[in-house]
Formats: sequence, C-alpha cells, structure tokens
Amino acid sequence: MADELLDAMANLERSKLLENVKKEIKKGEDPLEIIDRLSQGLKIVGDLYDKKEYFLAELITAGEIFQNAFQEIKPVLEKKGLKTQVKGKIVIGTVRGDLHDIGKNIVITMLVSSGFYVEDLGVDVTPERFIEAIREVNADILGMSALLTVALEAAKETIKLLEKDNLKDKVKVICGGAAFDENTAKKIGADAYAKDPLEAVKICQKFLE
Ligand code: B12
Repeated sequence: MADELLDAMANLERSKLLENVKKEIKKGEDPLEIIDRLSQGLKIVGDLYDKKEYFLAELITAGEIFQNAFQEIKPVLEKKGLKTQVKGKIVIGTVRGDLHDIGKNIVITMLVSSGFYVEDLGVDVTPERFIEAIREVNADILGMSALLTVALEAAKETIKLLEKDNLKDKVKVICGGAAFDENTAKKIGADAYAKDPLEAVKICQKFLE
C-alpha cells in the first residue's frame, strides 16, 4: 500500500506532508511510527542524492521539512517517554566533522521525556569537548551521533581519549546514526549501538541498573 507520508517526504511536498502528519496524530498513530515512516522517506532523498537526481538544495529542503514535521510530532512524543526511576546524566553530541542533528534531537526528546538529564553539545563536537562536558556534569553516559562515514574516526578518537583519561570504566558509551551499526560501534569500543530512540532509552535505562 502506498504510504502518503513517506511519499510526501521523499517528494519534498511540505504542505502535503504536514497535513498528513497532523492527520496521523489526530488518528492516534504512534509518534515513533510516524518518525520511522518519515525517516524512510528521508532515506529515499539520500538515495536520490547519491544518484544525482537530487542535489544539496534538495537535501537541505528535506532536512527543513522534516524539522517542520517534527515540531508537530514533538509534543506527542514527549508524552510517550518511558518513565524511569533512575535519573542518569547523559552527554550527547554529533561528532567532529558531522553536522547532521535531526536524529540526535529526536533521541534527546525521547531521553528527556523519559526522565534523563541530557547535556546536548550540538554538532561538530571534538573529542576534547566531549570529555570536558562529561567531567563538568559528571555524566554516566556518553551518546555520539554520526551519519558521515568519515566522522567515525572522530568517534573512535573520543573513546580513546575516554580510556586515556581513565573515564571509560565510569562512563557507558552509546552510538547511533547512519554511519554506525552494531559492528562499527563495537569495533571502536562503544558499549552499545541503538537504531532508534526507543532502543536508545531502553539501553540507557539498562546501563544505570
Ligand atoms: C537531511 C540530510 C542532510 C541535512 C542535515 C540537516 C540536519 N540538521 O541534520 C544537510 C543538508 C545539512 C546534509 C548535509 C550533508 N550530507 Co546529508 N543527509 C541527510 C539525509 C537525507 C537524512 C538524515 C536524517 O536526518 N535522517 C532522519 C533521522 C531521523 O535519522 P537518523 O539520523 O539516522 O537518526 C535516527 C537513528 O539513526 C538514531 N540516532 C541518530 N543519532 C543517534 C545518536 C545516538 C546516541 C543514538 C543512540 C541513536 C541515534 O535515532 C534517530 C531516530 O530514529 C541523509 C540520508 C540518510 N540515509 O540518512 C543524508 C546523508 C547522511 N548525507 C550525506 C552527505 C554526503 C552529506 C554532505 C557531505 C553533502 C554535501 N555534499 O555537502 C553534507 C555533510 C555536512 C556535514 N559536514 O555533516 C550522505 C552520507 C554518506 C556517507 N556514508 O558518509 C547521506 C547518507 C546521503 C547519501 N546517501 O549520500 N545532509
């Protein structure tokens, strides 16, 4: 069956997309399900960019349209948080050289509404800045996002620096974003990989048990 949400995202039809998102929310559709369908639409945008059918302008527009849609979804997502007894502190950011933050921001929304304290360092975060923030807030968990394959090196460097500063045993590391999978996360020394916000929250809760 055709998915109007996914299609509107892939075809960059802003008003049609917003209209459909509002309709789905009204129907009571799970906000994570809506995000997942929109993400699949964004994946198509990425593929079309790869094939040179879309260019940077379309990539930028796609990002903006998704953010508009997310503003509608955010309040519903905030109500969905998995309430937790343990209130851990998480430092999170997109690694050096990478400016993608849409997915990271969704994960943050879900973590905050689940009761975690989250220190968001934004994008293009150096290994040194991550370590500094971990010390500042006395964090339990470090979250790193990367979508560019070339940015994996910066994530690896950050974990090396954690080890060097004797923080690795104290701070659990979780990674996510399209540059990662289970294997790459393990390879660079992360404790976990999460493919979506729900999994991210569950893993972070487990870290603190
Ligand atoms: C939108 C977009 C952009 C926007 C980003 C806007 C923004 N504010 O983020 C803009 C236009 C800025 C952009 C720029 C570029 N982009 Co871009 N972009 C995309 C696109 C289409 C969608 C990404 C996205 O937001 N997806 C939706 C979100 C919800 O999904 P997500 O990020 O995966 O996040 C989910 C999970 O991964 C997870 N998650 C994410 N982060 C974290 C963190 C933690 C801790 C955890 C636990 C979980 C987690 O939870 C999220 C929610 O489910 C992708 C295509 C793709 N397949 O991903 C290309 C893509 C990532 N971009 C690509 C490229 C090449 C670029 C540019 C180099 C293009 C250029 N020539 O300039 C620049 C790089 C700029 C830079 N230095 O970072 C390539 C990367 C190729 C590669 N393997 O390295 C991709 C894959 C497109 C492609 N197929 O070629 N891009």
